[in-house]
Amino acid sequence: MANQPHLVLLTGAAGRIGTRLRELLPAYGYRLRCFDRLPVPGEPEAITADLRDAEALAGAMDGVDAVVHLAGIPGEAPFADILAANIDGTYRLFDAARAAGVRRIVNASSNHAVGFTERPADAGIVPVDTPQRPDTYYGLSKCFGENLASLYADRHGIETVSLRIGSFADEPGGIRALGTWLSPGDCARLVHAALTGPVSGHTIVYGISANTRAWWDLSTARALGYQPRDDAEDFAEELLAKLGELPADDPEYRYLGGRFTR
Ligand code: 15L
Repeated sequence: MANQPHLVLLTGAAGRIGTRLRELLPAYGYRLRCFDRLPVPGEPEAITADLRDAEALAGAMDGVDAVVHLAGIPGEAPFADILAANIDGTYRLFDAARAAGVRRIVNASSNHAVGFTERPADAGIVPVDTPQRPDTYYGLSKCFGENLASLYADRHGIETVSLRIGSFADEPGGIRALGTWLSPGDCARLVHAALTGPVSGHTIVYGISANTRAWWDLSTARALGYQPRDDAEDFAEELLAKLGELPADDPEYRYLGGRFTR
């Protein structure tokens, strides 16, 4: 693909999603440069540093066409920690990318940016233009990342895509995940689409597999070229037999953010 970035900086490369993307993305033709606070084993190009190490970050951007930004605390934490890692860290990442002339940033947001949104009474699909409604400081930091991506698209002309990731795992881990699951293979397909698809300004997409009981609208993801292949329904019978249906007033069901709203 002519428009496909060659060298991609992957932040959070040692994390749960980063580890699987390191296995799966090279098959799409990318060369990955990994960045993480923790050592990233077995990677020829890996930088072990904090996002707030300006020199390391500037060096990491050298020659980079696009960034996939996964680094940060992946759940709720004290505000000071979220502020340092997710808010300040994300700002520094975006600004270093701007200074280096990076063309596109794929930003890992989360369903928790809209977590206090009530699920529709008919359990229908939630539209892609659902306004932000964070359920935690973590969700708030994801709202910040989305707004930063919007600002850097409008002010600096960087193509930005925020992925409101559902529940990333090898297999759906509970009843809620029957609607929110994102398989590793589909995650790689989504990131590839976000790196190569047509983007104008900032685009928000939901990140889930082709789940029969999907909670979110995938139209903006599909417009980028995302074609999910997996479906949590394959695990439904087994999960329902083990766990049973959740009562409708359980926060796991009532709000998009599930247990994060407790
Ligand atoms: C997330 O954003 C978290 O990082 C992950 O641990 C899960 O809790 C996921 O959301 C989810 O909502 O299932």
